[in-house]
Amino acid sequence: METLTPATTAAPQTADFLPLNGTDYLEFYVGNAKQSAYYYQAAFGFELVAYSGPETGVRDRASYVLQQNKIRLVLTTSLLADSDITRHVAKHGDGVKVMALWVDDARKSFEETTKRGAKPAFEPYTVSDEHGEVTLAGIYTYGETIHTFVERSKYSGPFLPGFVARTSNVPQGAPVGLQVVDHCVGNVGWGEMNQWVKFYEDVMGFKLLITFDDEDISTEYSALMSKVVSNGNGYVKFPINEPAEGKKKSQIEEYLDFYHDAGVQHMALITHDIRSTVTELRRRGVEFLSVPETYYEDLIERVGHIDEDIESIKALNLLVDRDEEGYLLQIFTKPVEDRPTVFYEIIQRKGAKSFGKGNFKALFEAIEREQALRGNL
Ligand code: TYF
Ligand code: FE
Repeated sequence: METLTPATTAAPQTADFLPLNGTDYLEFYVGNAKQSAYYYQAAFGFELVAYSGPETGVRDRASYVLQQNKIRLVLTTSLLADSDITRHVAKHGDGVKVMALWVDDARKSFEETTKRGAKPAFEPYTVSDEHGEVTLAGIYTYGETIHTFVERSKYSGPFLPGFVARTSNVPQGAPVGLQVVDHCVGNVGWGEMNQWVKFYEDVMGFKLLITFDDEDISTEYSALMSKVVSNGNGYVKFPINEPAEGKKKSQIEEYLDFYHDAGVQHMALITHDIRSTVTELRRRGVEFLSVPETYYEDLIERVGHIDEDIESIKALNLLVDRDEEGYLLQIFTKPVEDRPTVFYEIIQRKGAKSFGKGNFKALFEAIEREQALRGNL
């Protein structure tokens, strides 16, 4: 059963020891950053804003910084035969290495979390250039993934010291209306969900928001359990999934088999107009999961009145769900690489703060159809 954790009204609010302003950037380690950067520009409408590599004096890697409104992606590749980046890519395929969090005080963020048990990824350090200074510090989360704390209040450059401004070289890749990161989902190993929820609670001061058990989300075949944690202001939300026993292989198990570790499964990106965003993404060749026609037969019965006409929702194969506070529209891409690992969710919230539980069955069946095509069900 879905359990919503009641807001605590009686207990006095204790000061947030890890105030977060939001997601600063998501960094991928990839096999070929130049080509990935082209894909995210041409297909997803990101703009190239900064670069670091041999031309800027960096000898071991190249990084492209892409931005669309408040979403920043960094694509990094290694120039060496063997490095942490090449090993990450060899093991996981292209994947998310860093979920960077924007903070006012990176040293304090590092101290508060490491004293509560976070495993350090790198000690705080300050870097500067003609645009000012930035302080960075890093801690590990699940798998090889890290959270980097980014303190940039004294910085006005295009990204970080060491990066130079670069503009887009893909004229056909205009923005598609993606605005901000809504949530980033982690897949963790069998039985490991609760320990990661506890990590976000104890080490990062997050609160448990929602629990989905296997009855909410088991289809005929696969199964999973999920808990959503949120920071104090709700700007940063991390659902954590673990596989559950089902008739056949769980979609989470398929991810773990190909990522060979816990890691980021999907990133949900907010749009204020999902119909125009998805129309444009489809036109550019982004592939989405699809639900059968029957999904739309009882849609209005299930969600009540929505502002959009059902025909346009159906034509784009969008999913709709309602909670106590409003409704949401969402759709999921197929994996964006050959391994069935990382994908995106495009989401428009019209009041709803939930995650689309009413769509889980249709969505997970759509995922399982793809799993079967890959021979992994
Ligand atoms: O983030 C969520 O909770 C929703 C639903 O493997 C979801 O987007 C949950 C698990 C999953 C795919 C989507
Ligand atoms: Fe999601």
